[in-house]
Amino acid sequence: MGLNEVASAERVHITFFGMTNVGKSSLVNAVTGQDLCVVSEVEGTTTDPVKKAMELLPLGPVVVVDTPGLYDSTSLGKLRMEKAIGALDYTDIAILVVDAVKGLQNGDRELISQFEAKKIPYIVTHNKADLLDSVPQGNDNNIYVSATKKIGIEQLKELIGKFAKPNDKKIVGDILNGGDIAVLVVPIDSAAPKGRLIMPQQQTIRDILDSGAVAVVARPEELADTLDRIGKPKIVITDSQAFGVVSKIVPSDVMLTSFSILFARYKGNLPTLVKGAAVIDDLRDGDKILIAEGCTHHRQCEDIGTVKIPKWLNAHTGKKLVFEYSSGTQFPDPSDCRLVIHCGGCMLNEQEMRSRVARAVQCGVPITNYGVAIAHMHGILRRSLSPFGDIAAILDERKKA
Ligand SMILES: Nc1nc2c(ncn2[C@@H]2O[C@H](COP(=O)(O)OP(=O)(O)OP(=O)(O)O)[C@@H](O)[C@H]2O)c(=O)[nH]1
Ligand SMILES: [Mg+2]
Repeated sequence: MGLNEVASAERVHITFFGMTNVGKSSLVNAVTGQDLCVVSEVEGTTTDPVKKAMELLPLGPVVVVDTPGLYDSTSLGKLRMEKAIGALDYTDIAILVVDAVKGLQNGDRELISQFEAKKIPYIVTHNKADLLDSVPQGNDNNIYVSATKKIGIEQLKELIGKFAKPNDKKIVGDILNGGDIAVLVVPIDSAAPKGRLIMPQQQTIRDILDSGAVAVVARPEELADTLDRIGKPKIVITDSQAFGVVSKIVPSDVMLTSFSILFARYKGNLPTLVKGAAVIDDLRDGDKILIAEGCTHHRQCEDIGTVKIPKWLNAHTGKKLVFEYSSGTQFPDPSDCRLVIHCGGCMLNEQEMRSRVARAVQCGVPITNYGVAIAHMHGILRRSLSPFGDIAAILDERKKA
């Protein structure tokens, strides 16, 4: 992925649903201004969801998805319904395309009830309005358009724009003010990818700039000298692996946290992961630990997961632990494990990471992540959570429990 691309997981997904032949593919082409999708008068032209990442004004980076049309009540129709329902899992805004002449069908009503059950905002788009005697006035979630005669396309885009909740979640910007300095500590060792920073580092820098604060990036070796020269920053954000050295250099009245803790908070999992780390102190001989990675190709993660974390855990606990490893799209059943330690999950979208956390929780198995576990073992978890008061309070509850 290039530096100037937005991760697919971060884009608003706009999916076009509807019965066969209503003009979904034509409408996707009209909205995107590109001939992305095959259009024909044959029913069932589109057989699998077609996704396209693009800039869509006034929204910005989006993924537009065309889906197979539904037939009423045939068995093939059922299969197509399942494919369309599958697309709901990643849909942020649904465009229900109906034939303006025929009006809403049973399949459309079925889809609407699915949107409502899943709380997905939707717009009913009456296409082929050119075949009506006159084009009716729409309202907040009904619009009349013609894909082929290009009627109402700009209005549809504006309506989509209104429906898209702006993603106003911040990685760290919510605790920074304009002019604050944030220092990022990035080890450049053999494990760092050649010639670039990794996604979480790039995203954090961008988030800092968005808040009007200043980002200073240094390797651990240059950190002490950098702090001498720039004075006290508001916060230092380090790669978790460097927590040990970095925590000794950063003055105790400067906030210190890690990329991995920031991203767990961003993805909404931090409280669970903090609770999970407490188990590290109760581990016994023979306990099985699942170390799970979201990606298969990133050497830095491999090295930290299969070498450093086991070594630190053995040293910290003094116990004989059994390690099991998984990576990529597979996440084994963790029920016979005492603890799951997951990577930061930068390659997994929010939904997927959340579902892994939920699976561990459902089996009653505590789960934590690399950064939280490392901070815990270095005795600096409380300090690295201190920028986020509400979450640090969990440590006190954890003690009482
Ligand atoms: N008159 C008119 N015809 C349209 C309009 N939009 C699409 N069509 C025609 O409707 C037919 C079906 O269009 P598609 O875009 O393939 O429809 P679809 O919903 O993607 O169909 P499936 O993929 O088979 O579900 C084609 O012959 C289009 O030219 C429109 O706004 N007005
Ligand atoms: Mg189609």
